[in-house]
Amino acid sequence: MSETITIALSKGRILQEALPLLARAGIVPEEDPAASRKLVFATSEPGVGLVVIRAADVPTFVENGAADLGIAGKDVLLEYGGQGLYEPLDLGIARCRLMVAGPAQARETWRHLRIATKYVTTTRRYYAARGEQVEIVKLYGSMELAPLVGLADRIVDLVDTGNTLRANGLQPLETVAEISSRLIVNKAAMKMKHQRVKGLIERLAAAVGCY
Ligand code: PRT
Ligand code: MG
Repeated sequence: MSETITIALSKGRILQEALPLLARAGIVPEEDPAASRKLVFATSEPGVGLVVIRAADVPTFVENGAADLGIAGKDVLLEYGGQGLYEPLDLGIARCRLMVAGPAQARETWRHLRIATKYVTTTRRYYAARGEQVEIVKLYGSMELAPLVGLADRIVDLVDTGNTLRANGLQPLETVAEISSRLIVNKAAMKMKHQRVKGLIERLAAAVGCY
């Protein structure tokens, strides 16, 4: 079969936890992506390649067919939205929670709560569903700083051990969503390369099962 398949994933913790999973499914990159500056990798599986990109770019690559499959955090997928992707498999890796957090001693305020986050869409949806009016401050990182400097009352960010929150005098308040990484699939690829894609989904599903 000359059909090729490209799998998109991101460096960092997703790559770290995805590589053993891919290996159990028989897909091993020709060299270690974590130690390379290359962005494209051939694998042990003929016709299957990896591209290593920014986490938030994975859904864009897959929806537009630049990659057939992808591995992305549910946080990224919630924020990306859109109906343009299949999400057939919870890989159970890179687990954490998307949470509301704030100072241990919350200040009273008459105005709407101000929330700092990079998850603007998800945060807006969360508070809208609760009928709470909030003001959202979009940041690209270091959300934990915002309450300390008076930029926001609370933050919405990923929490794993809670160490980052504690180190900045914040505590977890509410869970917005349980997060793990998902396998996503381009809709056209699911049709046009059905046998190949289905085979890969099944092998990854088996690899997750024996985790
Ligand atoms: O780094 P870059 O800007 O390229 O992208 P990124 O920051 O989105 O990538 P990366 O590798 O940091 O995270 C990729 C994905 O890993 C996220 O989209 C999540 O789905 C998943 N993940 C799982 C996490 C965490 N756990 C996590 N703890 N991503 C980030 N964190 C951060 C969190 O933002 C906070 O700063 O770790 C800190 C909290 O950790 P604790 O243990 O101190 O609570
Ligand atoms: Mg990061």
